[in-house]
Amino acid sequence: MDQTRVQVSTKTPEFAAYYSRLSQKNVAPLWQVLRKIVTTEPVSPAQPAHWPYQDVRPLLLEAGKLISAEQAERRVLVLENPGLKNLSSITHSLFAGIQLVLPGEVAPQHRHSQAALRFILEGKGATTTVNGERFEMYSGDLILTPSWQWHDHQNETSEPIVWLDGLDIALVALLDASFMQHSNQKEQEVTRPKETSRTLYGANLVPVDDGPVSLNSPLMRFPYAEARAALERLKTTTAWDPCHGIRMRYAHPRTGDWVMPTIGPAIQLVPKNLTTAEYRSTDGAVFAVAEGHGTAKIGSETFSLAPQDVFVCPSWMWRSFTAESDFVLFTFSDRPVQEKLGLWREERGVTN
Ligand code: GTQ
Repeated sequence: MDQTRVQVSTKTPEFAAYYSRLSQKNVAPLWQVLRKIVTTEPVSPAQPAHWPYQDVRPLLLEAGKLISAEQAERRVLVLENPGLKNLSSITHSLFAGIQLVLPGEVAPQHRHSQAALRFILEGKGATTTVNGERFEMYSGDLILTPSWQWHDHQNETSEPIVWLDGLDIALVALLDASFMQHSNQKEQEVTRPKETSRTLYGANLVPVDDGPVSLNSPLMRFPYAEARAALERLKTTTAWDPCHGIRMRYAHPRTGDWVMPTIGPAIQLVPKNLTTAEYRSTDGAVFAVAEGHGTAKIGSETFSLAPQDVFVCPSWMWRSFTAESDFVLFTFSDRPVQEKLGLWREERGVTN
């Protein structure tokens, strides 16, 4: 194909003059950019990166001395991909940050079209209130804040709460679809009894006359203990995936689909001493270590990982994990979007 393309020298005064006339009319020659904009495979500007919790935690606690949760609105350190500097992005489509709410603080109510998920890194019993229901947060839990739902966070415990935020900020920005609203009421009214959503949807039962299906899971808190117990049973009763170990996604109880339309969370267990086969997929993925120690080889980088560390694997970059102990990774990506658009692909390398 390439050999048959006719080569024309475009570095002539005639072309230069032509291009400059084109530019004045807001048109441009595709042949100058085609290979760059339609690549033979994904070429992500994102880089593999690792944020050890032992580095991030003290910086976050410093922020806790400098600014209150209320002053900041959200006291968050943005995890900036080194290949996407100043874009507030960890992958090309997603935002990740580490949020701190200190004892006695409230992060005031707001809502936005961006969807959020929270994976709790530290703390027990602080709360986030989402659309009238208050959710307690414990290490390893996943809590959803779907698009346009009012949310505020409060810490009535005696210890800091720290979590990993994942939001679809860059994706929403690409689509120019960002809306945000503030409220003059710092905290929303709690209108549903504690655990209402789990009582309704957490037992593999759904109300027979439930209303219309939403793209967002009506189950919004996924306790770590339950996910962990499932992984443990799967470890001993099922065949391990050579690329993942055991990997499960969080599911919408009414549709079985991803829990939100734009951000897909999953959790995986790499059993002790397993080195996974190389794997890549088109969804750049953010990972947080829930439990255990191990290493991640991503492209040409190798990260040595401890609990609460966060790292990112860009789109279409080969990755493999080695578990020094049973190694549990929480992860999220834009895979639900790519699947719906017919764009998602994966490739499996050779088994070690
Ligand atoms: O908790 O609502 O990390 O609005 C970034 C934007 C968290 C939040 C972030 C947000 C939030």
